[in-house]
Amino acid sequence: MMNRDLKATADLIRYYTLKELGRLGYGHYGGALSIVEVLAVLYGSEMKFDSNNPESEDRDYFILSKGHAGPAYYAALAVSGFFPIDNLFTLNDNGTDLPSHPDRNKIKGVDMTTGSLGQGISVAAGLAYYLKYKNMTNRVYCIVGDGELNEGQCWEAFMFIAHHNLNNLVVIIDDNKKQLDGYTKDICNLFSLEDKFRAFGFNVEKLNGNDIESIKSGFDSARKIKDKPTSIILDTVKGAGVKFIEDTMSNHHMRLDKEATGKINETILDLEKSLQERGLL
Ligand SMILES: Cc1ncc(C[n+]2csc(CCOP(=O)(O)OP(=O)(O)O)c2C)c(N)n1
Ligand SMILES: [Mg+2]
Repeated sequence: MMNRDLKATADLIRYYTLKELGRLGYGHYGGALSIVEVLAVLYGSEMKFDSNNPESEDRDYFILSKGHAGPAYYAALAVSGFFPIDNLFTLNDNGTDLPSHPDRNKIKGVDMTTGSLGQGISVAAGLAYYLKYKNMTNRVYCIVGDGELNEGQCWEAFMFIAHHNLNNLVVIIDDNKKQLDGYTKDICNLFSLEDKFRAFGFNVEKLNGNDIESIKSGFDSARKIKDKPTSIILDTVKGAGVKFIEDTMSNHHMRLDKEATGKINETILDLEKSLQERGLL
């Protein structure tokens, strides 16, 4: 397990996510930015991994079930040393190892190819079941979107996870309240996620999902509770950390015009300056 400066890690992940997408001028900004802090905690302190040996037997596993947030995941992997930072600037190019959605056959460090919503959590459940069955101590972490929860497949996976007490798996919900084309409550209301997960047999931690200390406390609790699996519900902001994107209603997939490019570049420059001042760039 690493113990990096988590605020610095989050700033670097946000910075490179914006740079990657900025080069293209389009992409899934909102859902990539909302998971920056949880990625920083996962890769900066929570998960066991060796970026020089990504397939090491004792590593923890990570599955980004909401695969469209790939660019933030790639930034977290690059910042953690899985591949050179420069590779980030091949995102979506022909022949790249970094397609918009992560592909396990292309990058070491990606444990599951995702993008078709609902599937990642099912694989995470199967993986955790296997590890438990084999008495292995590796842990599994899976990020699921709130809109993704409209897929019935997720709930089948949650029943399975609770039934088998897969306490080696942490289900992380990125509850940014929005999906592709509107608010989740208006499209297919989830009502109380806390109540639902409790009823399914989970320990539930509802946290400020863009706050590093809160996220850490959720993972600490998940490690301590043995008689149930844990679901961490992250109360996040879609587009977190870039005011212009937070304030844009339709921020799921953005194609930047001149104004948007200018506004986002302001955040990039602010981050760049602050990272340089700390000697991190
Ligand atoms: C099975 C499936 N149906 C539809 C899509 C298209 N799609 C991509 S992202 C998305 C919305 C997901 O919302 P949410 O999980 O809340 O993501 P976030 O807000 O984190 O971006 C949809 C419908 C898909 N990728 N997979
Ligand atoms: Mg969402």
